[in-house]
Amino acid sequence: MIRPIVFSSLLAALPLTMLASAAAQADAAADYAEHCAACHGEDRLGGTGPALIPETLGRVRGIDQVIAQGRVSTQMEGFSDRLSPQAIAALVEYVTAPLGHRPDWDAARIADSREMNPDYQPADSPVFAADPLNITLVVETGDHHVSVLDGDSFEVLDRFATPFAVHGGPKFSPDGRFVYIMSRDGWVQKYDIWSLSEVGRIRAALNSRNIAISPDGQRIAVANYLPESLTILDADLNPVGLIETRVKDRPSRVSAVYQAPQRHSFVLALKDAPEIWEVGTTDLAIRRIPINEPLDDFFFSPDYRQLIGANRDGDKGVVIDLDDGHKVAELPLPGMPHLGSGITWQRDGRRVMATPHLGEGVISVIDMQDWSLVGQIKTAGPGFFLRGHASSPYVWADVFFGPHKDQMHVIDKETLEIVRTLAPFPGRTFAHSEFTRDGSHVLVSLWEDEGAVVVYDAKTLQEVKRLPMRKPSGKYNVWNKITFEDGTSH
Ligand code: DHE
Repeated sequence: MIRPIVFSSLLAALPLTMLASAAAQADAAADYAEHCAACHGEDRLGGTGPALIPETLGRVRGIDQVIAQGRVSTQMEGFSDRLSPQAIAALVEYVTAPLGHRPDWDAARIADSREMNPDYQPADSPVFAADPLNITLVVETGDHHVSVLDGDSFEVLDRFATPFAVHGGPKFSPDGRFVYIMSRDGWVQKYDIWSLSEVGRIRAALNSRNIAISPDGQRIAVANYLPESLTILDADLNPVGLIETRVKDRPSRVSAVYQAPQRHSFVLALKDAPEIWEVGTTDLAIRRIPINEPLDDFFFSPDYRQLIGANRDGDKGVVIDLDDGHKVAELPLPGMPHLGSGITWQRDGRRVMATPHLGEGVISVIDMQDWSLVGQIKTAGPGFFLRGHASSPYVWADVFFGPHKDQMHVIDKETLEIVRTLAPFPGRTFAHSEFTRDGSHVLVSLWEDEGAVVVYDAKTLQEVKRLPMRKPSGKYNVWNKITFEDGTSH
């Protein structure tokens, strides 16, 4: 049974000065009701279209253009023939203003949102000849689709629509057959790789961060900003728990949830409270670990006993022992380390981890035995994602931000030196890499609307194939994910 969320009070309404004028507000509200509500919901919380609230729209550029021209390959039509530029500007203000109250998304509404695909027929075995454990999924954020790639031939086996704005890594069932995909709008979609078919979807919250899966594949945890909570689903997308994340009577957003398989728990990073929460995957019992300041963006030792998190100022990493809850070490890591993108490997017989920094062109390499800083690799600019593979001597590191966003560094794991910089598309974002199951090839995204996935030979570093894709972002190989390969995100 789900325990319903109890909201103690509604937030005070925001002042009207948020809008250009009272008149413009009235017009925008009327325009919204006439043109937008049918798809995006009278309450702006979404319907067939995404939610139009700042939590979701904060990351969307050119909202006025979208209202005027529509979005290609979606049901969003353009309104420039019906709305003046001033009316569109007022509408942009209207949909990006905070709601003024905390919207309700309780257990009953979660359960009601569950939609199972009536055409889904589970196959007895994969409906394709390719190795099902060497499938790689490509998230295409340009038109909200996922492509299913054969990891040997790089043929696209299927391409299916996802909910709006998928974020974070999809999570695979332990046998690699099913995958769960989450959107920032709070939808969790289940897809059967063997059958190449969507199984169903459910809206776990109104604004979510990421998901984690239990080691037996029976529980999926969804980290939420709105409402501040953790939703627990079973493998058939039935809601089985809803945990309010409140500390001292104040709600805290959940920045992220991580699966800790050996501990049979989910570990939660709380955005607004100095605590780490650990939730049992079976009994959903909550253990609260007090810390000195809120920590975000966790990376774990391979046995999941220790976690390293970044503080809010983005200038240090703090290591916490999850068994006794004590601080083990503190590392000076200025420039916003992005620990969630960390990877590990063995170097001179010692396990090291590497993390890019979002604020400066540096990758820090840390010894995971004594948590000392082994070195810092200077890059052409701040990067977002790293990838490696046990069979490869290299780490692939993008330069996501700044003038050199078109570069991908290939770094030697032993010398920590950049051995090659690939930049096949000058001036365009070239980011996020993923190895195939055996580590023989690396896939990189040309992260643009008319983009591509470029396949490289992992040894020669030569391009072997280019697949056109719509703004491909993350790529996820089934085998690397279900075996918790050191060189990939978990
Ligand atoms: Fe992400 C993963 C947080 C912005 C694309 N991102 C993650 C994860 C977290 C996170 C906690 C790990 C979740 C998981 O895989 O289970 N991301 C954040 C932020 O806090 C941040 C900086 C701001 C925000 O508002 O969320 C942020 N992320 C972005 C983007 O702007 C990116 C580039 C584009 C987008 O789609 O929003 C982006 N994040 C990604 C991707 C992953 C990801 C592709 C999965 C990486 C992987 O290889 O596993």
